[in-house]
Amino acid sequence: MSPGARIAAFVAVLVLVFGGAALAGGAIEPRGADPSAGNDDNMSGETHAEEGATDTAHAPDPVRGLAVAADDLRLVVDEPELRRGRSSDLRFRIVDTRGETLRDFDVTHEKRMHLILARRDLTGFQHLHPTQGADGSWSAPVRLDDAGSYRLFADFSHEDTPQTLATDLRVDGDTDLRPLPAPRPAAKSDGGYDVRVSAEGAHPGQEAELRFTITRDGAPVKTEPYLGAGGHLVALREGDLAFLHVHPTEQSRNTVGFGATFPTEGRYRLFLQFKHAGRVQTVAFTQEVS
Ligand SMILES: [Cu+2]
Repeated sequence: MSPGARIAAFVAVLVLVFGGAALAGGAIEPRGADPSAGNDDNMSGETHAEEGATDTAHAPDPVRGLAVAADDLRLVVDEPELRRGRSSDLRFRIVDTRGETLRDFDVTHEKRMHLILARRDLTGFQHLHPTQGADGSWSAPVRLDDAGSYRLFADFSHEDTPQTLATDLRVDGDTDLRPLPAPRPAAKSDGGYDVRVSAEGAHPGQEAELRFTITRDGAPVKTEPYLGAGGHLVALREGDLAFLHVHPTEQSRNTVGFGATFPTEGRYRLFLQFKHAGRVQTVAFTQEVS
């Protein structure tokens, strides 16, 4: 390397180091400067309704589920490769920095662990409640009928801190990936209920009000309590499957409402689940945010 090239390379390294430090400083500084800001990540979904109403400047992080580890906790799946079309015991655990399996979880939405599965093309949604073994690990019988790469979300709360950690599962075989369906205001649940969605304020960074109106054969359907609310909603972003913070807001007649903050423009898939006549229904919508 010539002396000139050497100096250029050295300068480039300096730029990288200091540029990176400046970026990191910029990202970290606001938190250090405002002690209350650091608590935002710790704000549980349950307290959001009360605290968020009086302190809208410090809303909880609307995006979760992009990391396999956060806040000294890590999601570990025993066997991330599944056989297609076979029911098998999916076992996973949450471990701390010493590798110890966590045993204590808070109850949120009536359960201590919520397991969400979705293929990368946002098909194959499943919402399961695994059982905990004496060693703290979680397991659930899982069957995936289509090959591909799946996202596994472990949604839980530990020491009053809500967490959504995620990792990938694989099902080997020919994969028939499907494009995301175009946005439509109406869809049918897997059990034949008609659901209409209305989204008010679905703009980046704002809290949108999502309302779902449910009918069956034209007659209004009032949902039964499911996981402590009139319904349960999971919202995932197309592209990276970011898992949005969503909370129930209202239930009136045959309508259930949720507050959700879409962090960016783009398309999202909404998975609504509700209970009626003792059965859980699932229905999905594409939501465009611009
Ligand atoms: Cu759940």
